[in-house]
Amino acid sequence: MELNTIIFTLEDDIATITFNRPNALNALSSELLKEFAQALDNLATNEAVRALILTGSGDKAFVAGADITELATFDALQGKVFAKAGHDVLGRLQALPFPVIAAVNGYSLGGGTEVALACDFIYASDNAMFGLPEIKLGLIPGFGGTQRLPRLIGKNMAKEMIFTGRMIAANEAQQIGLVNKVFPSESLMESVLQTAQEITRKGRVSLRAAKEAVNSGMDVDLATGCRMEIDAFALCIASEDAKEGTAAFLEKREAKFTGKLS
Ligand code: CO8
Repeated sequence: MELNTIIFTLEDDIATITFNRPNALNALSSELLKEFAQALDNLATNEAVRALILTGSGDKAFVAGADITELATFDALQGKVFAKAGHDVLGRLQALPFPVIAAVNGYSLGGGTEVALACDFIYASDNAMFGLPEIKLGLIPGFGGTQRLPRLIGKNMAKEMIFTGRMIAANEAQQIGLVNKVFPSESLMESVLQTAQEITRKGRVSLRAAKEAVNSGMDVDLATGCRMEIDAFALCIASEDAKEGTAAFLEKREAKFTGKLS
């Protein structure tokens, strides 16, 4: 598949998708959303992939939001189709059966922050700026920002960001729990890669179960979430990875996980 707006790479078992419209600060156009959706579909069934990193082309932006030149032409129906396409692709991103890290390397605005919010966690460069500025365009976030942001940083913090449309710097984003860690620009990708490698050395079955337990558990009451965890734990303990992990501990050696689902 020819890609015009994203770059896909796979090194060992870690995939990277780079949003690549540098002249528009990597803004999300309809074409980009289509290519991103297709890439995620391919990844979801690619057994060779154990983690995904998302980042932006250049050193100025991760993604500066949805493409405003396109937005400006939309009527209500086109707006709904575009918002739905964004929700679909971010739903697929969130549901990938392996960890996804956002490496936010500059402006992360509107749809850009919404993409990052659908990842498992965010690392940022020290020049990153986060915001949901849609209110300044007479809009509201349309790719999940009103839903995922309050779940991550709390209702009132999220409302302040959404109502003012203000940008916050990486350090403040870290203080409020939007970003896990901040790095100098030049070492961001290396640090993200190191964490991705640390994660991919763990068992595939347990990583998958942990991600699903956390994600599904956030949408239900505590008792239901705890029941989900019990079932997921039982599946893990029956796996070859768990037999290997516990045996390796007892034999005082490194575990060699195979990721087999039995
Ligand atoms: N869309 C299209 N083009 C963009 C965008 C964008 N979101 N952001 C930047 N660009 C373009 C600029 O127009 C400019 O193009 P050109 O060189 O041809 O004039 C180029 O990128 C460089 O940008 P600037 O010259 O503006 O660079 P600055 O360093 O001066 O400013 C900013 C950088 C602060 C990031 C500034 O570009 C900016 O404010 N961008 C817009 C940010 C924004 O408002 N984002 C939210 C968009 S709305 C959204 O994301 C909604 C998501 C849900 C949609 C639901 C659909 C219905």
